[in-house]
Amino acid sequence: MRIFVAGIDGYLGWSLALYLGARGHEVGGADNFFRRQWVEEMGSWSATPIPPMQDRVRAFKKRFGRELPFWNGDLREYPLVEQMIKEFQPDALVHLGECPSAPYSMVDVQHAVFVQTNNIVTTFNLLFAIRDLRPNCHLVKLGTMGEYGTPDIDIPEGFFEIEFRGRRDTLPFPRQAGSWYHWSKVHGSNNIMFACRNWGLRATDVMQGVVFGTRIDEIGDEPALLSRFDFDQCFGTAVNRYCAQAVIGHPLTLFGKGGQRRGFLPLRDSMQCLTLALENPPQRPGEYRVFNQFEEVYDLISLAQKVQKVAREMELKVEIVRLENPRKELEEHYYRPDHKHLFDLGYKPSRDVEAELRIMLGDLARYRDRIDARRDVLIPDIRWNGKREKVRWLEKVDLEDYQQKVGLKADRRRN
Ligand code: USQ
Repeated sequence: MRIFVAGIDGYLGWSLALYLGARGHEVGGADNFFRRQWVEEMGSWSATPIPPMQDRVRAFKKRFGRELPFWNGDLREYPLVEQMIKEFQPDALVHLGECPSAPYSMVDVQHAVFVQTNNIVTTFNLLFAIRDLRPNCHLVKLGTMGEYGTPDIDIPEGFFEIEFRGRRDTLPFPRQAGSWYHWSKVHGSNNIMFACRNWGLRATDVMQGVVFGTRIDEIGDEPALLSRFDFDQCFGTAVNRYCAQAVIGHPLTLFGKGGQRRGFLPLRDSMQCLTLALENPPQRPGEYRVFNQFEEVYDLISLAQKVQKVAREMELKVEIVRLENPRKELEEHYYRPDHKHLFDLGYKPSRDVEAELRIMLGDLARYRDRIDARRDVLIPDIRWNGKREKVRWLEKVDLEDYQQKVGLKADRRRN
């Protein structure tokens, strides 16, 4: 297939290019290097040193023996989007060209407006260009599990059947996002759903959980193929931050009670799932599918505990601290989302979180100095109430009696 990756220089985009390249697909992509700039704005950098795009493209060609057509530009510019689609003629387009950070969107009005306009306008431009230039092209759009929030009932995949005043219908499941970023994804989902219904486009909206990992096998030992890896408060996700903290002996930062539950998945599972969606496109014009994409639901304490255990086995001294939570979110709650569609397509979860953590800690140990040089970015100061002030350290956590101590009652039922 001819697959275009919008946002090909990012954490998911670059790995996806390699994963698809290894499977023999023709891959092209676009980026304007916003991610590199945002992380710099946070005073940070990727723990893994990533080379400029020209070097990445050259290394891709050397590995797979094929060109990687690349467009350097901003997807908010419609003429560029038209040009890319005319020239590349994709069978499928994966939209990863959005700002993925909840805290970044909560900084102030400028950041909120930037994240929402960037994410909504880029999606619009891709939808219109697909309609006019390549109407059979399958759009795979990266949404987020965070669109649903944490309701006190089970979460279906996109739609649910409801009975109201004696009548039944199948409707979109209510969205209760928890940041301006997560709301930008809700708005994108609504626009795509309408574009499919109105113009007969085909799309898969991927509600992805929190991704962790330093690598996929396709990277091998080639430094120019390395994935980026962020650990700052905006672009580092929870488990990635824990691992970066562990290798420099910084305590693992648990926000609030730590009973928050989310769907998590390793980077390699994310690649497998996106590829399953791409290789099994919607069959009929107008079809809009929603996939919940995660390996398993975990709470943040259990994950911190796993990182601590694996780190100790590797003779790294690791403690866990509870920090004041800079976010407004439930810290103990029911959480039971479905994730059946991808399993039906053949998703084989890696399941071994500890093995993945061992790989991550091993990889990151090589870049210990780079993480240590930016250790200031590990404690967050972006708060959901709009203030910018480092959070307070509450207490060191002894996990043996921790759950009892803070009185966590979270429902631990699994799917
Ligand atoms: N958290 C900590 N300690 C940390 C960092 C985070 O306790 O050092 C907590 C947060 O308070 C939150 C949870 O971990 O309860 C997840 O936070 P996160 O920063 O790992 O993830 P989140 O902000 O939810 O966003 C990430 C990606 C986003 C994606 C989303 C999927 O950045 O692009 O959409 O995960 S989901 O969480 O399922 O919505």
